[in-house]
Amino acid sequence: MTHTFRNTVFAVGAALAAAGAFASGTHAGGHGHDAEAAVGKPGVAAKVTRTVQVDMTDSMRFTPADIKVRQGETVRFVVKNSGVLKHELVLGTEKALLAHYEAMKKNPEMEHADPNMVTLAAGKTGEIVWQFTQAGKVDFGCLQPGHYDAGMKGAVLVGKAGK
Ligand SMILES: [Cu+2]
Repeated sequence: MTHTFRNTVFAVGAALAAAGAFASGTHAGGHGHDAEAAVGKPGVAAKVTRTVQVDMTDSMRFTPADIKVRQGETVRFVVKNSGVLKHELVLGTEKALLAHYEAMKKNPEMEHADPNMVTLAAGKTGEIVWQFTQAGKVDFGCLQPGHYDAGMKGAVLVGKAGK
């Protein structure tokens, strides 16, 4: 058990380190095509061009679950937890979400907070301000244990700039 726990801590530490690296905007390596760059970066509130309201419920759904934005846009997600359970909205690649979800299952009490996510108690509303820098699909999900498996996920489709 100790071994498993240590692995979990390691995985979570690595995830947080990666998040920290892209939160800073200029990360040391400067390689431009990693997963973090593909999903975008934390946005600046003054540059918000679109506000999207997202509702989360105990039926394990986001409404809406499909969101369309344009490349370059800075979006303010106003996220409401209409349920009784704790829920969260985490933006990322599907791979990153799954890795984080597995870590959360092993350690449900794990506290996590990064610019790409908002975790909300029942009845609360919170925000994510995020800039979508590349065209394509950015996934999102609720990583509370059991929720992602139950279908609590969605996607932001980012259209090419100027189209
Ligand atoms: Cu949830």
